[in-house]
Amino acid sequence: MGAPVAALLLVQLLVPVELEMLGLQDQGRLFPEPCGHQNIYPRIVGGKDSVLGRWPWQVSLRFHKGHTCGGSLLNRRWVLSAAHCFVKHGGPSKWVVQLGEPSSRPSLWNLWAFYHRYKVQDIIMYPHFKGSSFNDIALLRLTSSVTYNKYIQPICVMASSFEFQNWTNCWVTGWGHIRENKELPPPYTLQEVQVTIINNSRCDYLFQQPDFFYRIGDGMICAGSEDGSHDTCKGDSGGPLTCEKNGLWIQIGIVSWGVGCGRPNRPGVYTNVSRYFGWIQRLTADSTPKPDPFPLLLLLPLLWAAPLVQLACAQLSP
Ligand code: 4AZ
Repeated sequence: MGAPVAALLLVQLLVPVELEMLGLQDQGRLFPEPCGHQNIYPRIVGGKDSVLGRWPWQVSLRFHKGHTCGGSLLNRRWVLSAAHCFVKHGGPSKWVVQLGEPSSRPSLWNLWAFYHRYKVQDIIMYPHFKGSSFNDIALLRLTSSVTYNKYIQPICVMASSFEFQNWTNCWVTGWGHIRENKELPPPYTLQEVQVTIINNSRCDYLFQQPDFFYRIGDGMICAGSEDGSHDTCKGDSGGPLTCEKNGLWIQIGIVSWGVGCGRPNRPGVYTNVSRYFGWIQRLTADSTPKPDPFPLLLLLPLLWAAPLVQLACAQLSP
């Protein structure tokens, strides 16, 4: 093989690798990527250990190396969570996203867990989030593209969740407390609990029993059980409330707030994801990361040199 051909082959080989590394080929769009597929069929309060792969979109958001909030994977670049998780906790460089791992505190020898951690490039809180429980939604843009496998898959979101009112095949997942003031014990396995969606007027009514003055806003959705036996708790915030529809899993809520955990007449309150569908779609469509110019700059001399090498070799050949 002649030197010019070899030089050109080298360039052809290296450029796609570099572009792939920079994520320029993978737009990682929310739609029409496949989402919501549960590949594995089988405390949160009243929950049980989940099986690895049952909730492949579940994310552990880690601040200073420890689990702080839940989240969900929307596509290769974007994670959905609750805005209140980021109020006191610095910039994106302080956060790491852990995927496809059942434990919130994997051992130091668990290379799988460390291999499936991703850095955060941007934290985008909903513009009208005022630090209270309204508009409690945030998007995290990752610095690199997530590799999907059996245990790492994105969840679907929909423009309307009206049909899910009073739906019972809905689940919440997280590594939060298993009762008020009771942490999840070792080995810190992801918990799952089945909940019923409680419509807003019923939820409003429940919260007033016997007296509580807080309106459940349009951007919120309630879920749990009226007796308090199925609920989320501290540390579950940001995690997904998902419902199954015709074999596909749809995220309809984000764990947001509550009055204690597992109390009667105080169901968990979630951000109503469908209310923010347009915002999510707009942001996640722009999923190209800011490319790091350094590797591309290294390639430029190579690109520039290839024709010169070709020319020199043509002149040298008899
Ligand atoms: C929390 O502090 C929290 N019972 C999350 C959910 C609920 C209560 C508190 C709902 O993150």
